[in-house]
Amino acid sequence: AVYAREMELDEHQNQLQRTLFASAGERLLVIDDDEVLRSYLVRRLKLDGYEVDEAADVPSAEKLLRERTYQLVTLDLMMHPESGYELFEYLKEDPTLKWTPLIVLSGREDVGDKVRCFYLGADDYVTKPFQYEELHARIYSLLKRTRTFEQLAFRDPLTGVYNRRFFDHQVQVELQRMRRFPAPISLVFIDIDRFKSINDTYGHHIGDLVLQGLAHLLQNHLRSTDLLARFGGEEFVIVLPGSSEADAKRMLEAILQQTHTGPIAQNEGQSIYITFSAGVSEWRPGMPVEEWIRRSDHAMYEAKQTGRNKVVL
Ligand code: GH3
Ligand code: MG
Ligand code: MG
Ligand code: MG
Repeated sequence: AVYAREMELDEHQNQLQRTLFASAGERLLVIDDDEVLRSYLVRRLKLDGYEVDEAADVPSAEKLLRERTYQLVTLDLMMHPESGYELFEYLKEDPTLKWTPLIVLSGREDVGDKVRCFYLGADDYVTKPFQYEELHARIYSLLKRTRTFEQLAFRDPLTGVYNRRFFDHQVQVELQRMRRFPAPISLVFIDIDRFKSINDTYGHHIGDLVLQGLAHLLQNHLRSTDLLARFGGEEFVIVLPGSSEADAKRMLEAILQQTHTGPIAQNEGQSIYITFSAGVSEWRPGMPVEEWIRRSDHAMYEAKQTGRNKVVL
């Protein structure tokens, strides 16, 4: 996206961010019962590079919102038989949807509607007829602000991957999705081996480079639907939707193999190698998130106790 280019980050961060943003995509949902306007808007937005889905009524919009994540929604207020207000309330009641940027498109100039929409949580209100260029500029601006917000709230500044706060939120979203579309889903807990000695030998700055290097290595091996987060100091977690625990173990072993063949960072021309220990567990229906994390953490602990540098189920 255009605004991703505007982000000023140092080269390494930049590289990490590009990987992350490339997988983020930008999917918008246009909800409007006016077929002509909807098709026009969808076509223009697609020409501007967005992925766009459309819905003509409230029930089909709700279905789409349950199935995938949207970076922004435009909502027509005047629809039949259910008005846009009903979807509005649905959006705002769902903790996983309520932060989705929302632009109301309305044929009504009425100040009462405008005020009500903003108090209900709309981010913008555009009256019909509108100029596409203006709507696009508003979408651009709102997405940019959302990205900045997400960057500050949900990313780890050192490595660029998601932070614990985002992980805690998103893991619930992933499980909700799994309940609707049953498929295996696995969680991996990773802890760098003898990391303290890296800091003690080379200093904290090199320790930081190692953390960035590992985040980069992990991210490069993941699919766009996988979720990587820095859980704590030198601990990372990965949620792998669609992967059984055997799949996840195989994949982590392949990554671990890479730490044996290539350095994770450089210190004055000297190559620095690390290994890690990882624990994997697959979610079972009915299992609380806390237990799922605990199982992976225990498996990781077992890897530590039985020699490190391995992946344990
Ligand atoms: P083990 O194989 O048992 O995991 O040993 P370890 O040395 O990796 O484990 P320990 O938990 O004792 O040490 C973790 C170290 O990670 C301690 C802490 O100073 C360091 N650390 C945590 N966060 C950061 C960070 O952001 N940057 C750097 N450079 N070091 C960090
Ligand atoms: Mg309408
Ligand atoms: Mg640790
Ligand atoms: Mg450690």
